[in-house]
This record gives sequence, structure tokens and C-alpha cells, in this order.
Amino acid sequence: MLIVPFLGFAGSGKTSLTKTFGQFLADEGYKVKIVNLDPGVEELPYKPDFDVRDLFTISKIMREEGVGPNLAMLRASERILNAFDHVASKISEGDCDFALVDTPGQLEIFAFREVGSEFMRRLRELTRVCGVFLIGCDVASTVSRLVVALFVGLAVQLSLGVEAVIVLHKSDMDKEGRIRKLISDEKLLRRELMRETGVMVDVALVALDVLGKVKPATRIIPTSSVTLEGHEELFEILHEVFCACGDNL
Ligand SMILES: Nc1nc2c(ncn2[C@@H]2O[C@H](COP(=O)(O)OP(=O)(O)O)[C@@H](O)[C@H]2O)c(=O)[nH]1
Ligand SMILES: [Mg+2]
Repeated sequence: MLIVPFLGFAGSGKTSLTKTFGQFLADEGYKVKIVNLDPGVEELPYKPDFDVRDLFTISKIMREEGVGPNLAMLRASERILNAFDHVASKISEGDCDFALVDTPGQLEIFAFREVGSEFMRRLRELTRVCGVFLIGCDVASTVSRLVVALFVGLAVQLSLGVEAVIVLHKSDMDKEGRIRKLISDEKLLRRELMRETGVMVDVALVALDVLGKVKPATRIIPTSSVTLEGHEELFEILHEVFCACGDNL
């Protein structure tokens, strides 16, 4: 079994990809479980096997503790770790090939806090874990923003201690294929970055140097929950990652 947490900025498409990739795997004949770890989501497009909202929601914490949404998010992140045993038992009961984990809307409350790395550490004790980090094409409106997003993808993997496949999500929005070209050609990326102006460019250049030193283990793939582009390729990469340890799904 492989556990696949979906990670990324708020609105990057984690919930949507959890749904469409889960559907893809089920259509391929795999047994899939879905875990929702976002206590703030109003509606889910899929039916989770475990839903953290059965334990608490952001609005409930706001009411109970008399706090605003941001503090409620922080309180929720602490409670998520307490939900680990529920999650683990749901994932472990019966047999399944993939457990997809939809993480909280806001990246920082999970990926850059102790709760996230501790949660992942405990997941890794259960079985093999490989994340998916989403960069929405809408975030990559400038080359410097794209580079910084790639850098955050790397930082999230280091912070959580989990390997992740980076996907360029909402690829249907990349109509002319500009962002696709940028992520597949480092020289072009650097050239285009140099054409931009502003302080972000300096930051992005440093980030690009770091990224050049710590190459991602796998290629970046364009995915879309609208056109379903990249689902098969994502599956193949996860399969490769999984089989690299000599196991079979
Ligand atoms: N065009 C396009 N929009 C998408 C795609 N995936 C998600 N979205 C939209 O992006 C917004 C945020 O998606 P959601 O899955 O809730 O993001 P999350 O906050 O990361 O879970 C929603 O309006 C989705 O309809 C995609 O592949 N293409
Ligand atoms: Mg979501």
C-alpha cells in the first residue's frame, strides 16, 4: 500500500486532484481510500473514508473557543495530530492499494508545523509514503513566482521529511504551453527569469541555484482535474517510487 498526501498552497487544487486521481485509480481497478484532513472545507467533491470534520470543524472551534478563523486553524492543526489513530485505523482496516490524503487548505498550518512532520513520521511507520505537491498554473503568473513555488515544494518535502512528486496542476489553464516549456527547460527558465524585473527576481535566482543543486527525484508533470491530463503519468511515477523499494502494489 502507498499513502499519498496531497500538498500545496490554498486553492492549488488538492481536493480536486484527490477526487479525480482517486477516480482514475479506482477505474484502473485499484482499491483506494480517501482521507480528508481539512477541517475548514465546506463541501467535498468525493466521499471520504475518514473525514476529520467528523471530529471537529473550523467553525465549531471558532464557536467553542471564541477565536477567529486564523487561530482556529492553528488549534485545528494541533487537534489533527490527535486524530492520527483514527486515520491510521481507517487506512489499515481491510486492504487497499492507495490511501489518498487531502491536507488542510492552508499549506502553512500543516507543512511548516511540527504537527505535519510528526503526522508524516507516524504515517511512514505504517507504510510507504510519497506525496504530491501541487503548483497551480494560476500561481505561476510570473517566472519568479513559479520558481519560488518550486522552491516551496522543495522546502515542504524537507520540512515534512517526505518525498513528493511535483505537479503543475490546472494545466488546462496553460493554454499556450508556456509554463510547461519553462518547467522542462532549465536554461529557458533562467533566461525568462532574467527578463523580469524587481526584487523577486533576485530571490528567485537564489532559489533556482538551490533547486539546481537539489534536483527533484522525478520529473514535474502537468496535471488537470478538468481535462484529466497527467493522471496516468502521475500513477506511473508513484508506481516507480513505490517499486523502487522492491515491493509490488
Ligand atoms: N481550471 C482548473 N481549475 C481547477 C483544477 N483543479 C481545481 N481547480 C479549481 O481551483 C479551485 C481550488 O480547488 P481545490 O481543489 O478546492 O483546492 P485546494 O484548496 O488545494 O483543495 C476550485 O475552484 C477548483 O474548481 C484544474 O485542474 N483546472
Ligand atoms: Mg482542499
